[in-house]
Amino acid sequence: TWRTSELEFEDILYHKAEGIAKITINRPEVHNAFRPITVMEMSQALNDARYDESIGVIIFTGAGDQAFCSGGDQSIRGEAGYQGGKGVQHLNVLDLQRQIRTCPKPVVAMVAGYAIGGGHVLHVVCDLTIAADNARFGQTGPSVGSFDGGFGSSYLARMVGQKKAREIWFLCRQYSAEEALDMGLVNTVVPIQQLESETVRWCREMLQNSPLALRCLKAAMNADCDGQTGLQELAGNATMLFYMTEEAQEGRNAFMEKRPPRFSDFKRRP
Ligand code: 2NE
Repeated sequence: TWRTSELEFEDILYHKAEGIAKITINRPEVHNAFRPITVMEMSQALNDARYDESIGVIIFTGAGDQAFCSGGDQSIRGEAGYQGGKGVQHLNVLDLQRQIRTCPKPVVAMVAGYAIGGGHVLHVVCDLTIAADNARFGQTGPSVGSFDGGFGSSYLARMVGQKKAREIWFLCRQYSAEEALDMGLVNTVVPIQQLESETVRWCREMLQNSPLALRCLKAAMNADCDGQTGLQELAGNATMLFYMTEEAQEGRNAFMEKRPPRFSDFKRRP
């Protein structure tokens, strides 16, 4: 049974239960297109889930069964981005994409209906995608005067291969859930009635496993694609683990006690 978070939001729903946080874009009247405030709220909820020690896995989804997300809200698109409060124009979903990738907990896209445009990229950057049998995937950028040349292109190409990624972007076709499964774009396809229960089953399986192992694996797989940012993330985990050792703590203790450190007490391993 999902508990509604005490945080208040306009464009999203935020729930938690049994180690799982669920962030739902709640704009079904526009197929869950996002505007700047939607993205800001998703970012705030994701941050809350990251820092909540009771949470081990995060689900991203869209309200209703017609759409996961249809990308940026075209009705508020200005000449340099999507119009937020005070007339500021944003492409802040790109920040959210990086936040999903660097979140040390697995993020699962639960997709019913359309995952299109910037909404498609959102599922691409999630660690896993569970698709309902009515899911439809695709990019629209070149047909609506947009493109995502970041994760939306290069990471997509790592996922489905260069030829298929170019097809997806150059032709702007839509693909069924089965086609998405065949090209390695999603992890599984389930009847829509079972979408949430199956997603929760996958989350529970991950919750059985070592959080630190999952965290380091995510960082390691990111490092393969993300250059120095990926290495920083992976190395940050090494630093965290090093801080947990007596050897590293000896350095801190010696500094605080104003004495030379006794690192010779520690083994030099082969
Ligand atoms: C998703 C799709 C293919 C669904 O088609 P259909 O025919 O089933 O539904 P319909 O009638 O198009 O949509 C239902 C309502 O939702 C609105 C529509 O305007 C319509 O509203 P009403 O006519 O009922 O009032 N709606 C749907 N998507 C919307 C959107 N993105 N913004 C505002 N309103 C939207 C079809 O709806 C579709 O193709 N949608 C547009 C997909 C799209 O091009 N998204 C933007 C891509 S660019 C992007 O996201 C981006 C980026 O490339 C880089 C950085 C940041 C963002």
